Amino acid sequence: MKLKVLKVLPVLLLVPLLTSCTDLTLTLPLDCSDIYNSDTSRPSGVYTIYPIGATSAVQVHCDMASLEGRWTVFQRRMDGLVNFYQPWDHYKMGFGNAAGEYWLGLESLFHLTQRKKYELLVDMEDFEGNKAFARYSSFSIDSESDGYRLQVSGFTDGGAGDSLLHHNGRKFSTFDKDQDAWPGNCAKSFLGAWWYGHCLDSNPNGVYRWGADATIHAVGVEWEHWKGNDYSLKAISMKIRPVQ
Ligand SMILES: [Ca+2]
Repeated sequence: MKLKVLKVLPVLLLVPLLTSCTDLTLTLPLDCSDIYNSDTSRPSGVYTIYPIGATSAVQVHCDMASLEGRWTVFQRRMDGLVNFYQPWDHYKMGFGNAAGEYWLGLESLFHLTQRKKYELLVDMEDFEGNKAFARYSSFSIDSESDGYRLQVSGFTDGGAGDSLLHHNGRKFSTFDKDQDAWPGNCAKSFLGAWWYGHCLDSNPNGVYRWGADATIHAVGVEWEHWKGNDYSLKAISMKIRPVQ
């Protein structure tokens, strides 16, 4: 009688254990689209995602409203409370606060865009209450060994114009890592961090300076084809979602 129980028991115990482990790995959300798909009533807000696997938990703002939602926000400016003039390591690993201004991190972004095919939405707002967006049907970045090079295409105009395709194929640069195509240092000259060429059509990680200001040329949070080089936006956010 005792022997029979011992033979059956390990199997009964193991089966649910193995199933739940597998389920756990499969259900860890990679991005905000996974979070939405697990419960379509979830509102916009801060959620935890796992871009590089089970030990890579990171907080992120999910936009569940714009253009049918499911967007994972990887860059957000809204009030000037976070300093975006940060060195390479910070842009690699991320900084700021998911409930406010932040940069998700190039390493997370690289892993996300390796796992799925993504589109990109850039939402922006000026200090007069006007809103516009630029949308790109394909977005990914290469690995750190290739400078987190930008791969973007398929522009659709939401009133903002295109200020990103100019940066396609460029490596990411910070003030302490010049990978731009200019003899000088774009990040130092324009006080940001970006996929600079020589040098920019957009500078979303520039200095937050509350609207029109030409005192120092093109150092603000700018999107040239909407508000020009000397207008620093009130808000801008860059977000990705899987292409269906
Ligand atoms: Ca340079």
